[in-house]
Amino acid sequence: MHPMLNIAVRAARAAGNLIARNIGQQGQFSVEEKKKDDLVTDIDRECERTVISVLQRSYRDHAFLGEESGLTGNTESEFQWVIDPIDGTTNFVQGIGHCAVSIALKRAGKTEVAVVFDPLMNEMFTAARGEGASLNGRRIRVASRTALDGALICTAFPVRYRERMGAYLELFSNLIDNCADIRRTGCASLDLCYVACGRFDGYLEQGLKAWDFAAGELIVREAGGLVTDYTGTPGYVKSGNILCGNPNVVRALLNVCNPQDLPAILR
Ligand code: 2AM
Ligand code: CA
Repeated sequence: MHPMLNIAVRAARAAGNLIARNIGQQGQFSVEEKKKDDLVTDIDRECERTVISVLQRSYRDHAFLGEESGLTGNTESEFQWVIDPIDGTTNFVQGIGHCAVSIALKRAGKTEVAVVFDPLMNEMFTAARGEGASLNGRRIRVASRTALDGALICTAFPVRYRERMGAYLELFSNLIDNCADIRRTGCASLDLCYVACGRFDGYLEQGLKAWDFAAGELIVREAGGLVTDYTGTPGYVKSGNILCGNPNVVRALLNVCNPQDLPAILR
């Protein structure tokens, strides 16, 4: 295994143990609202400290971009670790066992290694650029479905961008008319990994932050998937409007994104 991936896996397991020990223990951890409907717990912060301290033991000159602590370490470094200590905090707070630790390493802006760890399923998704993607050490690939007919698609409501809801619901309606069914899980990093291993045929969400998708995006691409924004370009890196699947499914998903509604969704 890529040595940096090895360290990332170790960091993800350490934080994952904290998640597994604390989930379902409501009342034992503090819950705050960072913004309306955007939660953080002291376990998020403890997981982030744990991840950074494991990484820093091996890479003391690197930069760290964590959801909870922002940019720290050597901010001049070309190496930057992008960390979501608990992706799916709302699930975690509610005692719903679907959340993950997400860690990606970028070098000069390019993602080199990625880890998404689901501690409750004990599933470790990994990828290294040019070396493929794995689940618990076994190679994974995106599903081979060639159209939306029969497809299971994952998406999420734009609850943080309520002004987009009308346009999104139009899209949702087109989507449900054309695929087998839809899931909404509350954990973007695992949504991407589930596309990577073929559990979902496709996935689309809006307004994600870098730490939500940095790792999952490489895992999808290394599993043979395509990741774009709602117009078929790599604009998601900035906008966080992400759409993915195998190339055929991506083409089909882009077709249900009505260009008339796009301005409202992409605002
Ligand atoms: P989180 O649990 O780390 O906050 C659910 O659709 C996804 O949206 C989760 O991955 C969740 O990550 C993410 N999310 C929650 N609040 C967000 C925000 N303010 N901006 C972008 N993504 C967010
Ligand atoms: Ca988080």
